[in-house]
Amino acid sequence: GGPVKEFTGEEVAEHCTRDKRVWVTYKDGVYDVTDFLDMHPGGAQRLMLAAGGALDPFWAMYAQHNTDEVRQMLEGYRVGTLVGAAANQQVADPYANEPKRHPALVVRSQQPFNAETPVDVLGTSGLTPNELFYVRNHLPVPHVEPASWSVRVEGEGLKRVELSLKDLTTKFKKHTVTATLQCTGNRRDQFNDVKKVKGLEWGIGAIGTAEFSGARLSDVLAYAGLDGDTIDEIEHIQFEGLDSDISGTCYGASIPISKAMSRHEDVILAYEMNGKDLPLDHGYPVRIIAPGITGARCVKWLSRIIASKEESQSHWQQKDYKSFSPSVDWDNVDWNSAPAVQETNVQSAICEPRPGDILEGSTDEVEVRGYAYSGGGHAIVRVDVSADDGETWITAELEPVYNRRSRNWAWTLWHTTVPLPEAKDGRVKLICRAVDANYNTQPESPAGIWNLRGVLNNAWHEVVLSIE
Ligand code: MTE
Ligand code: MO
Repeated sequence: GGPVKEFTGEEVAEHCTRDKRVWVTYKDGVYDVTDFLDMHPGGAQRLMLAAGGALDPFWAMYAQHNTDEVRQMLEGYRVGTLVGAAANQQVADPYANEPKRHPALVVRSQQPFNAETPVDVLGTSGLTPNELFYVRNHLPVPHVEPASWSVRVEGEGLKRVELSLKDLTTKFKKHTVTATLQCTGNRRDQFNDVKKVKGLEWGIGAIGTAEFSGARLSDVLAYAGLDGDTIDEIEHIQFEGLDSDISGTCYGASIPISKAMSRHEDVILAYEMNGKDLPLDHGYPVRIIAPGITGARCVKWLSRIIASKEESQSHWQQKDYKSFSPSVDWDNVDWNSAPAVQETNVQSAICEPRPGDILEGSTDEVEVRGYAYSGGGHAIVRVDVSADDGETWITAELEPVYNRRSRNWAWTLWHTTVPLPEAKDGRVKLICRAVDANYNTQPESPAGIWNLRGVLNNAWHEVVLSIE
């Protein structure tokens, strides 16, 4: 090739619109990605965030880019070499604060870290051990100094207060609640059989239950002066986390004021999980636990609480964790047309036996166990299991982990023995479905509840066994 063209950071920075061509740099390479913009899998807008500057910090945060394939493709757009000060800039590793993790976690993505609880633990432990509790991180784990950590409470009708960890543990009564957390995407993998969805391929393990302790949110809000007289102006309590993306935007979510204010709703600023300090992956030092509400609203690494007329405007409240008709797809979705998921639907799954398990031909019955859970504090009142495609059902024995009248925040484990019908083609299919206290139950198939983001899958859970 000809002589290598050299560009300074200032020259690259001029190429920041489609009109002037869009240039980006990676290490010492300069690339004209104008023609790639509309092919970027995350959308042109995302790539435009780096226009006229370096891709390096973005790739450091979103590790899916750092493959031979993507790097080679980028080389195809090379226009020259970066020189001067910009070429020597080091990118700080945003993942420098990640904790050590238990090797038995079922990893779905490394950076950011996402992993399921192993299934054999799910079906047998009422409380999920901290180190095996599923992890759902959208961003790198933030660095937090517990001694200087504080949460700021503010908003309409409140006096602004700043509470340290010591304040939380000494000024407020410690309240313990046993609660199930479930990711809105739990069991998303089954939707892909209907039609591909965007999101992590969660199996049945994006759920777990722990005993959380902390200060009641209602006590903290009262301390900041929120009372019955000011409450009319406030509809939502917003939360912000310390984890943030490259633009400095932090994770955020909100819950309705009615959930936040009532003592009976048990929302807490949790600093303990199963009697130990909250682990780093689960929001150390303090996170929100809003029992009965989907995991996404239980903000980790809590930094701010804001009383407001408005919902959280965060991406995760407004443009994610919502469900739509199966006819809505990425080209015609109107995110404002659907409410943010709060309480979740009734759910259950078979944890034992496992798909593909082999039974001897002479076996005439099988032990089945699993979990069932419903959002909003609704108890599980029945779990049915079928081995003949739903023609007949056996009612399982329930093992509720924690029961209080009208406040069933935790899952119910269940087990039963199922007589096996004759195997068809050497296979037997087990199905389970749960019924909650409102007599809501699970739909038979995922097709009718398919949604582009793959949330809230609660179709009958199936496990197919082989018979030899
Ligand atoms: N809070 C912050 N700050 N950052 C996050 O990425 N993920 C949310 C929620 N709170 C998240 C967060 C989602 S989607 C879920 S399902 C739960 O945390 C997961 O909690 P866990 O990792 O403790 O299981
Ligand atoms: Mo989630």
